[in-house]
Amino acid sequence: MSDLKHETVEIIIYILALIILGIWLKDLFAVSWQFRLFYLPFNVISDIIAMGAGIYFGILVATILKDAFKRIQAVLLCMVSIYVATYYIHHIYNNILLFIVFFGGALYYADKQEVPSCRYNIRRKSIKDRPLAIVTFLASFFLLISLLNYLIGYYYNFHTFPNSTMNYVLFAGVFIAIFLKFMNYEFNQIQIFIVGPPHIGKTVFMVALCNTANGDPNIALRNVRNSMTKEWPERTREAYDLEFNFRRGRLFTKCIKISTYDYPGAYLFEDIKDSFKWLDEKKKELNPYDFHDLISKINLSKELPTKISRIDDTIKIIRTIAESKKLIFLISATSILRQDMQMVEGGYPSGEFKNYINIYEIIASVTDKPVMIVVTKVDREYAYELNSLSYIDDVAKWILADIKESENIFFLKNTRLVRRDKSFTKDESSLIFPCWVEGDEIKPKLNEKGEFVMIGYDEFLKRL
Ligand SMILES: Nc1nc2c(ncn2[C@@H]2O[C@H](COP(=O)(O)OP(=O)(O)OP(=O)(O)O)[C@@H](O)[C@H]2O)c(=O)[nH]1
Ligand SMILES: [Mg+2]
Repeated sequence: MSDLKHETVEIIIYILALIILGIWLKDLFAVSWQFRLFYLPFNVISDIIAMGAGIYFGILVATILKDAFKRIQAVLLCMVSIYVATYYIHHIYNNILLFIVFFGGALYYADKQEVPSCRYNIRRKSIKDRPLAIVTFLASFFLLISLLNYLIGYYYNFHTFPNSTMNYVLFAGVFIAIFLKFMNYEFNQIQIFIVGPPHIGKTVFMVALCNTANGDPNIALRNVRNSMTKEWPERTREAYDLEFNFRRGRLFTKCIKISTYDYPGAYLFEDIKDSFKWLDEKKKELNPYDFHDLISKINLSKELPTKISRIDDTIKIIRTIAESKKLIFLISATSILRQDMQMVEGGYPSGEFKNYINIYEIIASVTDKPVMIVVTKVDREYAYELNSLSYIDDVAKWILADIKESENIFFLKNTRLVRRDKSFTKDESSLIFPCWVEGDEIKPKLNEKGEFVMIGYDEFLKRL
């Protein structure tokens, strides 16, 4: 299940739970306060309830107004809470001034707090410092007091506990758990690793992804991106982290960080190849459960063979691959379509392409990670078609079909390891083909921010 589907299921469960709890809570409150165990005067109880309700709804309303990440959740909770609060409406009504003052105060307080954001490098406040923590505390406290009042009052009057005690305790637990979940600001990190030889478009790929997602990049990525308004990036000279944060989902928004460790493509044919050949041997020797298990059994900084020159980078690359959700295998449209350049008799690829496939096979077999194939530089092969940019979607479909019929892709599909990526064998959208429409070579199409238009990246982000 993709992350997005997973989130949808989670949200549906969440909504159902809130509805059931709302109904049940109203029942509990109805029976609970038949017992006046705490012997508080009626008007004091009214005061406390009006104040609590004021603070509670004030913060919820501020959340709805300000917090894009929790807006829909707050609306739902507000609806359930209003339903439950109708049971207490007379307390609020009798103390409407008190309610208004506390509502206004809480709204003002919560409005002054920093807006949660998806910006890169923002110091995140701990969850318990957020106004929503007060909502959670109030609701949980009120629930526990009501439950306690009911159980003790019942016992006091009938010298036994009610039959439904266990259910009530269980439900209270579930309720508090849901509230904690509600409060939690989710922030996911998706690590990817881009496998690609020099000049294939690894760095361009990350920039384009960031632009498409409207992401907030780290400094390294920002620098490359800024340089790209005029020209292509320089070749990558040393390895560094490229990361960006972006918001995913319109209703139930989440903040996601995409990160990769970008390296000069030459590493692929040197250190990465050597270290994975070595890891392959280790795998046979140590029989690990998975890749994480394998690298935890090895002291990389001591044991990596000495012929690997950039030990620190290599270790970081191995770790990045271990943490990655997917390996992104870049391949250029040219090497797919110009079969005469790449294939020898018998339909087996030759030269650089063959070399690349070999390395890719080693990495994929040692790590057992899902693989996504991305075809780059599509515009070079399809400059003419892409010139009719008004029909970009049609052109995209057409190119996709063309690429999928090519012999090299046929070869790739039948490669033992690529077949493992199920999405690849499913048709239609299984190939992603980012494309960069360059300067005057073909008509550049700019988006509203003045960035070049690229195709395929939206689809890629959805499937990540
Ligand atoms: N026409 C076209 N050219 C592209 C595209 N992507 C990359 N290029 C070209 O390929 C060159 C290399 O792209 P990079 O992203 O720097 O490649 P890389 O894989 O990071 O290369 P190294 O850092 O040297 O390993 C760019 O300078 C562009 O000239 C594309 O989608 N279309
Ligand atoms: Mg690069």
